[in-house]
Amino acid sequence: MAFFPDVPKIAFEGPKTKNRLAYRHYNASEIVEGKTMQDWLRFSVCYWHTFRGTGSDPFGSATLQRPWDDGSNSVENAIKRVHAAFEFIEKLGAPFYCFHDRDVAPEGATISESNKNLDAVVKALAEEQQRTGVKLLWGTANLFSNPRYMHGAATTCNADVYAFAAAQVKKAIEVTHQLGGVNYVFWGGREGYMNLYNTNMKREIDNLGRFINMAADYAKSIGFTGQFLFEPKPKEPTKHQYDFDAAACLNFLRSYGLMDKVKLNIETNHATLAGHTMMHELEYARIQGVLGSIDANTGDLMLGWDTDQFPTDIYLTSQVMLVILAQGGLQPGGTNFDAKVRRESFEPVDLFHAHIGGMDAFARGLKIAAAIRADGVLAKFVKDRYSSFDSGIGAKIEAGSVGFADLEKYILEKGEAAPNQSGRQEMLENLINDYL
Ligand code: XLS
Ligand code: NI
Ligand code: NI
Repeated sequence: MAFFPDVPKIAFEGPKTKNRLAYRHYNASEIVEGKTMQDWLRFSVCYWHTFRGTGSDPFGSATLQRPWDDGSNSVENAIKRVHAAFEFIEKLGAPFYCFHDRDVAPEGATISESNKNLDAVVKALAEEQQRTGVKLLWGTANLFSNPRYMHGAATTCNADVYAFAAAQVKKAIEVTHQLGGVNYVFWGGREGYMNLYNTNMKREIDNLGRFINMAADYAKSIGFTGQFLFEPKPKEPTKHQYDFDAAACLNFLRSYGLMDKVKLNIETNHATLAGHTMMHELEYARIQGVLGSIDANTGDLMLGWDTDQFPTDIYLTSQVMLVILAQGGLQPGGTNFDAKVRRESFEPVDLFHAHIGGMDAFARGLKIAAAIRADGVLAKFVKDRYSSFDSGIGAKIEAGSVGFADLEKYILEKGEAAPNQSGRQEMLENLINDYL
């Protein structure tokens, strides 16, 4: 059965095409810096926004037309949705998808019933993966929607809820493993607080550390070798989330002995909510050796919440790709569109326009970043800027062979530091524009 009868398989037609249902820049097999675009970008469709989003907001109800979905909570409906999803992903030509346990299968009255529902849908997912060749980039557990998680899951004050969350994550890791998932994500939506008067922060963060270590132990015990990823976000739904940004996550990972077990999944709109640019978060994660994967989206400059819009800004995607190229790729991570169409874009075809735009924006970003790197002007500028550390006193500082007394002696002899050189910010901003 065709769920998108009017949409053919999306093809690469080049920048001059007039066809809006075609790629202008994303050419999966095109080689950039020695790898195909498909391998650099590793695009993934997210199940929650794309197949569970309804268009409702705090002020209005559902708007999105999803003719394959009868709106019920039945397993049958969930399986029909799987077929619509895989037709979409296949026509788009994205190699991966991602899901939360509760996106794909309905929650039952007990955890056993939920697990049974999940098993039934996972069977359909496995069949569709097999049929289409689409793979699972990551699975995760929804530990935030059900009211039991009102105080958090791994940071709850209720030990039974903690146990429930552990059982849910155990099952989610199992099905991710079963489906050949190459990563497993932890986004701690309610792992934070609304108010410090009622919160034992130390106990909550220690318990979170125990939880992630138990998850890693369990994954190892069942032979799951996928990569664990934390997804930083500063707030929403909590006032303060413990995984605030990449730096806060790093401190957590180091404190709880998780550095070799977990990397980061960086999301654009979360970076900006934390007061950082996406490039900052990516670069910080990269230099610390924990850049694992990205959730590609964008916020709205005028709105202060997680609007999860599709990324179309070429500056943004070029900056992202500069960091990803510098790292040599994201594998086994990828580029997951954690993004949703606006509620006014209610037709199924809008899902195609949204993803095509995001994929083309990233493909352009990849080509632009590769051109910047090939010219080498930017890299040379940065290298030269720090050249005082390549020899003389700078080299001694970086080698750790001098102390304060040596540095004082050095500068007493010189009397004054060598003159500074211009940072040339404006010139470099103009330079970047040459490649766009
Ligand atoms: C919410 C998060 C969420 C994670 C997966 O803001 O982005 O969608 O990616 O739990
Ligand atoms: Ni988000
Ligand atoms: Ni996300």
